[in-house]
Amino acid sequence: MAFKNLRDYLNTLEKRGELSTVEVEVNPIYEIGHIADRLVKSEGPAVLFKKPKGSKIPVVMNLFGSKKRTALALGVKDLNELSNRVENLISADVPTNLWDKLRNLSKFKELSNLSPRVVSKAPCQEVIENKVDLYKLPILKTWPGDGGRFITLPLVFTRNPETGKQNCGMYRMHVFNKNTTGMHWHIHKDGALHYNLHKKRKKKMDVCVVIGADPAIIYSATAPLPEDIDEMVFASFLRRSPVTLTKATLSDILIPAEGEIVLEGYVDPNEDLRLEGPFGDHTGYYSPKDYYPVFHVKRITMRKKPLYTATIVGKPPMEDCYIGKATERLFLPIIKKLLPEVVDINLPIEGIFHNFVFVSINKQFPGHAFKVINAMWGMGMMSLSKIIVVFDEEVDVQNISEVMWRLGNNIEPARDIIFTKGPLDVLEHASSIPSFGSKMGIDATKKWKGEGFNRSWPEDIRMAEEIISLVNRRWKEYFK
Ligand SMILES: Cc1cc2nc3c(=O)[nH]c(=O)nc-3n(C[C@H](O)[C@H](O)[C@H](O)COP(=O)(O)O)c2cc1C
Ligand SMILES: [Mn+2]
Repeated sequence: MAFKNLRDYLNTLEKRGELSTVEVEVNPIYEIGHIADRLVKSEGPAVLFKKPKGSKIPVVMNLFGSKKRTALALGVKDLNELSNRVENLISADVPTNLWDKLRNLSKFKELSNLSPRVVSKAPCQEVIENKVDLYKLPILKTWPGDGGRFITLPLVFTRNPETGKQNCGMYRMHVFNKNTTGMHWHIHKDGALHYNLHKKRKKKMDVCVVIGADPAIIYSATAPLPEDIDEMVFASFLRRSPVTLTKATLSDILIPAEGEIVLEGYVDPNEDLRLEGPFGDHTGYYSPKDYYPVFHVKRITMRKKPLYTATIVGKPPMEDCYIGKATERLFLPIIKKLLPEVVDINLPIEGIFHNFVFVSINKQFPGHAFKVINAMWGMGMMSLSKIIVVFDEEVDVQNISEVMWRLGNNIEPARDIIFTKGPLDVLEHASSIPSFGSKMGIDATKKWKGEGFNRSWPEDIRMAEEIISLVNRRWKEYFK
């Protein structure tokens, strides 16, 4: 069942005992973020702060703060069901890849009614505020070393001037004053691509930022989709029902009609970049000050009684870790389509998604692990991953204890590790050069003769089946 909007999701959370309400006044400077941090660390509920100090607008946090809640947000019982949904879609009807299907919705029976609908009257435009003052919003400051207050869960809508296609990405925004913010789209992201295309044409760029929407829409802004796949189509697929959009009031950008708050404005590529940050980031470290474009807010539209959504990032586990787990499950079948030998993938949350990738494969030929490692370094955002480790198919890569045990036992470092160079995540801080450096691939599979291994590989220790059944049978007898 799709959630119509954020409120609908909150009602469901409340019914399930997954929403707490804080009635007393709390400060968006540090206090709210720290409460949310404690809640997410204890797999606690989502939380509605009714009285943020200095604003009339309530704050909602921790919407995705556990695997269970993230599954609910995305309309499934368990995150693994997401893999099944994508797999069914890829194999159903005419077998083709997911991207072609989402590009050509109308051609495919199972998707033809998922095109976003455009409506003219929208709740997100009930109130129109021309005197822009961002400080009326309960914008958080989350960590002591932060350079200011940041909008942490924004849905940033832009349009590709060449193709006319829209993009929606989540890029945090540093509030500079009452009507400007930073726009922290990393160089690898679609927002930055649209910026560069506008810069080439010396054109101002319309930007709309939506804060608060149904959870499938919020999630989709974080999904690493190819640039020409519209996040709102993907959200419609997740919701099993089309998203409703409406035209912004100052541009032709289409935004979620059921959104809470909309910042309408522009980014001017002819204008100088401005120092943004520092910001306590999802790596668990502060990302340093850096130069980013400035977003000018010209108008704010909103519901009559809007809600403000936010997140806190920092040392894992945080909410974005569970968002990332949904991505891992959704993208597994897509990776398998290209690399059928892949059995499972784990991007452990401690690796904050770009540091570690653990993959199990059905090994079929010498050097197979390196084939998979090299292929993954060539795939979308996976290309930013720093360390990839490949295991045999029987290894449960979700079990970190097993991963460590196999990894330590199965490698001869000089033989089984390769280094290469490539792009790195902008948040990577150990490389000598920003966003570029070395990567490590480790083959932790059993080594074969064809790989120059002439000793015999030992067997895993396992008890014989008949002894296991015997002991099962007699267990009660032993310990009366
Ligand atoms: C809470 C949260 C904050 C994020 N902040 C940023 C950010 O500031 N800059 C950025 O480039 N990506 C950020 N991301 C990751 C992007 O949202 C993600 O890469 C997404 O795919 C970008 O959309 P795009 O592929 O359309 O560019 C963030 C993700 C989450 C979950
Ligand atoms: Mn995109």
